[in-house]
Amino acid sequence: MATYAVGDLQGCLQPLQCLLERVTFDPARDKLWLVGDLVNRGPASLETLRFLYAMRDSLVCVLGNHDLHLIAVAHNIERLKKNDTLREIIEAPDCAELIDWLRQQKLMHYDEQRDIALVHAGIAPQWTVKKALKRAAEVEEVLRDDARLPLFLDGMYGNEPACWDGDLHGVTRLRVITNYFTRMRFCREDGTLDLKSKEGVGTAPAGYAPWFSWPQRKTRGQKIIFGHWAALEGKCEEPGLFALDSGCVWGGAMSLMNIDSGELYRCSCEDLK
Ligand SMILES: [Mn+2]
Repeated sequence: MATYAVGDLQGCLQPLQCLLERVTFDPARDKLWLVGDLVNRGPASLETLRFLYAMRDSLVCVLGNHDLHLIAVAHNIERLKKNDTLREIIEAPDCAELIDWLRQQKLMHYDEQRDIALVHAGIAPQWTVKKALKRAAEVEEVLRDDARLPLFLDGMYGNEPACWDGDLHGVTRLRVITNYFTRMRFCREDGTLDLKSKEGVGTAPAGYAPWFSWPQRKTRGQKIIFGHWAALEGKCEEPGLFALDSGCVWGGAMSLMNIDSGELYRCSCEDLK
């Protein structure tokens, strides 16, 4: 039995299948961890979602910003944006089944035995693993709750407030938690987010730095697998941190890692032409 983690798929099914073949992945025996952003921008979002759903018992999946956006569109809370490639999912006969499955997924997974966390964007520097799991659970609970879901989906968009505060409540609180787990790249020492910059580590606005680089980060020393930040090109110098988004959908590659051996495999859409 082997356990692998794969970076942002964003509807790129062929590179995923190529990587799974390369490691002779067997859903009956092996596990696949997904960093989220399963869909959107890429060519085959519906097929990708169906492929994953069919092997759901072999997956550990955390949600990304694009997955949450899909849930909001499917629930008629938000409209499709110009660059979204999600319409085929919305119009599919099995849409409800696929969306219900997405709603069961987490914002953070933590493997106690390995002491490894899996998140889409990152973990707020001011949170320990234990705190982060509690915060993630607040959102996960609402995602599964039919009565509370619409209010959350409607209120989750937006960049403010930019910093966590334990006194936040209601949808505002859930929005800030969601922004840390699914959209964070740069933040200030106190955790204040900048959600506009999307380029590489060298492009931080004054006073800001990559979330993982702050010396007092409470998860320092623990292993974290994350995606979301394509401009890192799969590179992160921090010990124990694994940046798996290598920008497949943007002409880069998809990265798959054997979690226990650290072995890394890459495949790009270009390789398959
Ligand atoms: Mn993302």
